[in-house]
Amino acid sequence: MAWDDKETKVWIDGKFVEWKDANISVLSHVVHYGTSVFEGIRAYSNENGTAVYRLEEHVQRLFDSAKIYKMDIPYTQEEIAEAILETLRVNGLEGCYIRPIVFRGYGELGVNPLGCPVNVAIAAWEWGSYLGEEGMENGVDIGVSSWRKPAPDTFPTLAKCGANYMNSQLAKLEALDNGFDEAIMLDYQGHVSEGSGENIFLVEGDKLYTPTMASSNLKGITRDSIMTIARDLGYEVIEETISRERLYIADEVFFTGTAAEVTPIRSIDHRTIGIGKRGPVSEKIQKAFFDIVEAKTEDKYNWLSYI
Ligand code: PPE
Repeated sequence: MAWDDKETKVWIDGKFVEWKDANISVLSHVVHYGTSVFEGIRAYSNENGTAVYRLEEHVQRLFDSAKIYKMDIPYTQEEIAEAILETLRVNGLEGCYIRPIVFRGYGELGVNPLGCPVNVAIAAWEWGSYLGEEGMENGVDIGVSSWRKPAPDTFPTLAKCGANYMNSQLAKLEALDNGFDEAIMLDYQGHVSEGSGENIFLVEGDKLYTPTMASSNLKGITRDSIMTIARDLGYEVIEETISRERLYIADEVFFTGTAAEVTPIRSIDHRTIGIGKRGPVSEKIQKAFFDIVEAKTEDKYNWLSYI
């Protein structure tokens, strides 16, 4: 994201400002203590126009995250949803990634956040495949991180909070240092949790498995979409506690996320998974997902909000 080649406008507290002017004070609460909650949303362009994917669910999760941290968003959910659509219209954006963020701004410093206002910003930009275009077809190489997800009584993972991503960054940095594309993290008990920015699914025969929400993971909206799509395709989908070694012997493993969409995994900790590239079930599910967002099939779950 180069700083000076952006011609798009950013929505801040109800007004559009130029990208280069979308700034805050270095003394804002968020800069010192990570006081933010945010969303990652994608919009897709297809023959019917440009549509935001699962807008209502993302806005709901933003408000849920803010509620956990007692940040009162000074807008309604409808106003934020409309501001997101307006950001795409104003900027003439088609397929893109949208980042609404709620943060504690400039006021009184100190851990107590209550003396700082709750600000809201919405930015959007083009963002291709999260783990590389090639990975979408051939799969990516991942490693289990030595950094674990926080225990449930430390950082609440149902809140998509900026500070949680310091933990994700440790895992991501370690993975890159070890030559992997991405990390998988275990929860505080050593069970499989999720990637640094994705949920995870295993394919065993004609069944799909994904960790329950008790494994310190984010309640992914793509995770929900994929469970729905897979069940519709006739697969049984089971949420359960998953041990690390099941990753190695699964037939297929894939990541899901807004940025990652459906990304197949071809190796974990230097062990080849299944056939060593995108497996047939991953491919079928990936195709069903893209068929919906590309309007090649009916949007039967009403997941698309056209701008
Ligand atoms: N787990 C984590 C930790 C996570 O950050 C994401 C999204 C998911 C699971 C998948 O959730 P969902 O997008 O609702 O299906 N990660 C966002 C941020 C990635 C980033 O690098 O920033 C995203 O995909 O937008």
